[in-house]
Amino acid sequence: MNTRRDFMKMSALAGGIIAGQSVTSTALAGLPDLVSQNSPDTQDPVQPDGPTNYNPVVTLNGWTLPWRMKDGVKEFHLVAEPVVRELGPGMEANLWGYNGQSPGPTIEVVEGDKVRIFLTNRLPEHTSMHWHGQRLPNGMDGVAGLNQPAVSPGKTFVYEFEAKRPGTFMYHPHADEMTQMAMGMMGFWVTHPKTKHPWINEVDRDYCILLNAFDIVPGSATPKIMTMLDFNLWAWNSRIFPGIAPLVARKNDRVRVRVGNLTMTNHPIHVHGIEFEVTGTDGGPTRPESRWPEVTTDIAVGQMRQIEFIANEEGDWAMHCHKSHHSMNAMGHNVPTLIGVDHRGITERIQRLVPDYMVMGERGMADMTEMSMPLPDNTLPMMTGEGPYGSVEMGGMFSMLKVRKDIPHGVYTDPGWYQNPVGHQAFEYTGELPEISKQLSSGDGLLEPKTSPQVSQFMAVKPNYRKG
Ligand SMILES: [Cu+2]
Repeated sequence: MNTRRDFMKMSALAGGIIAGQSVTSTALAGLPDLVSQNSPDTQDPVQPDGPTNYNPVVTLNGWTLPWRMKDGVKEFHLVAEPVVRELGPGMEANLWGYNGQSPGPTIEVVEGDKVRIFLTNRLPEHTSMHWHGQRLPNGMDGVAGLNQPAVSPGKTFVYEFEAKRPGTFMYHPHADEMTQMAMGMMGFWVTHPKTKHPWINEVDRDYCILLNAFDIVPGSATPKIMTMLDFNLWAWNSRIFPGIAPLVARKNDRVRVRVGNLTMTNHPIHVHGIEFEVTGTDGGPTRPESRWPEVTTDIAVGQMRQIEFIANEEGDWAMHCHKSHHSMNAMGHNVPTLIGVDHRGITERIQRLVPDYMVMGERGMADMTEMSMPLPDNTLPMMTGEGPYGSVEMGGMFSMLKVRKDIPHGVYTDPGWYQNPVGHQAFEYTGELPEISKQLSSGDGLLEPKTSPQVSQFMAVKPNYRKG
């Protein structure tokens, strides 16, 4: 059997993939070819090519790593290396990743598969690979120093194990983990059941989203690696809205979304328009009698969750992290609240000294989307994304579930904006208005408080203060 031909067949199926250095790597004692991907667009799924049929997963703004079969073992080649990732239109980041991208490609196998992964290190420091959630021999678990020596720059290590249980998994380094994960080193792993599993549904669409976060100062391109909590870019698969592809479904499709969290905080993932059930966790499929309907599920650090629903309502439904700061792009947190502060007069005087000076926030922050505030190069506005009716005023961990009745099976391209049927959309009331609404709609009196503030007096006293 010509393994190289099989391998190239899989490469072609993955679409848009560039094979690099194929001659040299093939010469290296049976190392699989390096397959790289430099596009941030969602790539077509890789169809199964073995005895077990399954509906392959789609990684939003990502891709699935082709493999080659060698003596009954599925072989993959991951290369840890610096990459440039477009986080969204107009913003690129200097990250570390695998095979040209952060996150790395999704690895997709079948329960019982014998798997061999070659990990080549092209980073300036050592690394290792941990197969988060897998049942495997202890020496394959990838904790540098504990289970194996770290993989030095230029070296290749081999991991071999059987994909023992079906489910959703992740991979990430377990060597200088803080740096390497802050730089974007992570990926998804899906193991499909070998035979019909009583707790695992067959689905029409199966999406993968890896939650990750970066702290990149506006105008720069390399993440700050020492940040613990105050990240400014909240991403799905290293993409931020409006750069995140929509999840597309045909009406009445059963949809599964697999979400893994490799950030340093929890994310309540919320889907509009439908109810879902959590059908799987880190430990595998949940028992059907343990499931209940939800519209938001919280995903803690290091966890994976599979949610499932029937996409039985047409439309463009928002899907996002419900921490409102996580559905925004780079923002400073040391900004005072200016709601109700009247700047008229002061602004003009300051502009005589600083011509570009602007005031925002006195009517809330939505002005951000309308003012053409000059931004540093290589960043995205805090609130952005044009919808069919104006700015969506979102960023970060935000996308859409787009349900249409006429999308063919296996098609994942964005169908465009939903056309609401007549009579099924909120509309402006044009009848008689009460006095207060007239004032607001003409813009007068917007900043005056409608009630007088209560004035209180306090005396501040220092600790241990004694009179006299
Ligand atoms: Cu979040």
